[in-house]
Amino acid sequence: MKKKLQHIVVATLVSALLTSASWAQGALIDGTVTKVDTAASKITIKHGPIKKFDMDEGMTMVFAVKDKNLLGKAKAGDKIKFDADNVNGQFVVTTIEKAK
Ligand SMILES: [Cu+2]
Repeated sequence: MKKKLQHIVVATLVSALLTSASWAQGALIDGTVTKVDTAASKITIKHGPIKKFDMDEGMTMVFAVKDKNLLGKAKAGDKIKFDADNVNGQFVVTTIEKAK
């Protein structure tokens, strides 16, 4: 009996973890790449609202990239999901995924 309860607890934890993982993925920001500047290591993205940066409306803005290789993941016109950090007032893209 005790074992069965343990099993249920584990199953609940696993499903909670899976839910938070898909949640984290859902937290990526939707955007469309409008320009990739490899020389300057910048990417211009037209993005939707970004709550954590107090951007309540979508806008087009230039981001730096954490890793130059991220620039190879997208080209102008691509729809992406991305994440960014505010590093001393400069917005830096940390993740880029192609949106389906
Ligand atoms: Cu913005």
